[in-house]
Amino acid sequence: MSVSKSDPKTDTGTLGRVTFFDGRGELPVLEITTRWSTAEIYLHGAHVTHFKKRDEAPLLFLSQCSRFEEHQPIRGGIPIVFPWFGPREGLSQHGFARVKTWELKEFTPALDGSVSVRFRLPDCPEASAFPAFTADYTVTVDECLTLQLAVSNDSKEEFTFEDCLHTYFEVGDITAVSIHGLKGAQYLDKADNFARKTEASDAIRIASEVDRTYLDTSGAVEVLDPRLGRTIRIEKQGSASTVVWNPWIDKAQQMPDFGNEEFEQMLCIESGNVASNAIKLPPGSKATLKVKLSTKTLAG
Ligand code: TA6
Repeated sequence: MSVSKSDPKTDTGTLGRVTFFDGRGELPVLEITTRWSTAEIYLHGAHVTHFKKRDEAPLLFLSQCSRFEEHQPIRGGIPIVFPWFGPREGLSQHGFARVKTWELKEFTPALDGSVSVRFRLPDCPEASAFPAFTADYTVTVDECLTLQLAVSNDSKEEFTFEDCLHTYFEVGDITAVSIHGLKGAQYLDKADNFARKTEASDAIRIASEVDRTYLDTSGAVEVLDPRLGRTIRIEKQGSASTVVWNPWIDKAQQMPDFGNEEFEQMLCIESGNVASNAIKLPPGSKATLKVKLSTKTLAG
């Protein structure tokens, strides 16, 4: 495997480029440059912290207050939530995948100009509580950002798990965005003691804390952002759940790794399989969660 050390900004060829260096907190990071976009992925959590198309605002929100430390999740970007979502008694929230240093298995600058990078979750003591499994994460960077989390059950028993790509999007003004594609879906409202509700709106607006798990939702979701002049489109396969989260004022103040006002510029639309959509994977089977993120400029 060869890794370029040259300056990607001087690259004028059509092949994408991967540069490897020590990032924040001296954690190793990959910088990917293609003719359409740039991206950054930390080995810590196989965490995509940045994706930006040329001449466009960054797609992903990253907190100014994020920690970049081993054993601590990064606040923003795309944390990988696996093998459980939310709290679990005596264990840390959202599983251990987001705080492990993933192994870089391969990277492929393809002839079409895209770059794909594959990571594998290393064996770790926490994994021994589960049937033997392999978790691979492939990130493809081109005009879009495509993420694939593939989990194989290598054991002789069923493997039940939750997964979620807890994606933080950057928005111009949270009160101005609308979320489309969830009308009619049932959701668990965590901000209202997990009450089960039905989504009535095809243009969901955020004006207070929102923390909802939409069940049985496999269709695309779009975020219209008039301030940044773009629509974000989230397409997915192998995902039955969609989580929508904004902490709003009080929760923002309670999070040590999140700025008090940062809730105004972020919105999580998370794709995965959680709660009653948890995956029950038979022995020898593989489940792949695939999410494609793209943007288009709003007319006018
Ligand atoms: O996905 C929404 C959520 O589960 C919220 O309840 C919220 O607390 C958030 O994730 C962030 O969790 P974290 O463990 O990263 O602070």
